[in-house]
Amino acid sequence: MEFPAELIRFLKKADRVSVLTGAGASQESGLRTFRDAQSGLWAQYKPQDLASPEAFASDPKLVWDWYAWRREAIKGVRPNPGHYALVEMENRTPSFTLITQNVDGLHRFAGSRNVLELHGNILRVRCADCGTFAEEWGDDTESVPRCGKCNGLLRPDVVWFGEALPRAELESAVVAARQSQVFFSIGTSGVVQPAAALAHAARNNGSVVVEINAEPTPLTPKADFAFHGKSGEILPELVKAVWGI
Ligand code: BV8
Ligand code: ZN
Repeated sequence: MEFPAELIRFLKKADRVSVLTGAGASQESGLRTFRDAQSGLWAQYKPQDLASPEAFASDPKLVWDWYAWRREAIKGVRPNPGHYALVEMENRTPSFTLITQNVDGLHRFAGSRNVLELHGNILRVRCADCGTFAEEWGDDTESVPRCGKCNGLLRPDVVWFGEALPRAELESAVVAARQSQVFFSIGTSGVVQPAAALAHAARNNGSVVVEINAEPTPLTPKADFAFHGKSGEILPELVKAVWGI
């Protein structure tokens, strides 16, 4: 793949680079994106209808089982070349921030260090009432496991629709987007707020905006560079073109 000399020059001399990733960055690891149809018994549900406090309140077992199924799916997957290319980019950029909407933990698993998980992490489980994290829980298939401290229901430590994002991570992400000289939007449809606003915050502060996504998104017309294809293929080629690795 050919990359514009201007982009290569920007990246070679950039001190501050920020990246936002979405489910597309994990797709080549074998994880479905949020917009993909669910498989098997989950086919009849839309993720938005399960990833919410209302869904958990009305049927905690259904929501708990959906996340248990997703946790199992994640145990079987590994980072893809796109995750590793982002580690290489971080190693060669003085100030690098990886902001992710993904809850699969694959960026850290690949070796990324400065990672902001805007939507939490599905492998962490906490009490819905007192917030205590649970390291292990009963595997009783009849009911949702309960907190060892207050007997509240356990839930995944992710941000559901309608829930506020973790303040510290969001504030750091906004600062990183605004201060970046180059801002990447990778594998995200740019629909979910407030994550989708980060690219515009970067652009409004003069960042060069680069989109890498399988298909055009609402950001595409506003990006300085847009590459449509698989991030697991494009990112390693971009890192090679800039740093020769
Ligand atoms: C909040 C964790 C307020 C859970 C997730 C109306 C208008 C605007 C906004 C709203 C609205 N109504 C409600 C809202 C707010 C809402 C929102 O944005 N809704 C959307 C649907 C319109 N946002 C919220 O509710 C947020 N909270 O606003 O709170 C508040 C404030 C204070 C106090 C109280 C409340 C919370 C949002 C977080 C929700 N949680 N995940 C879980 O995972 O179960 S979001 C979920 O969607 C995932 O995190 C996912 O990452 C994210 C976004 O989706 P994408 O990552 O973009 O994935 P998607 O499938 O969409 O796209 C993948 C892209 O990759 C595609 O374009 C595809 O082409 C591409 N692709 C595929 N394969 C590849 C690829 N690209 C490259 N290579 C490939 N191989
Ligand atoms: Zn508790």
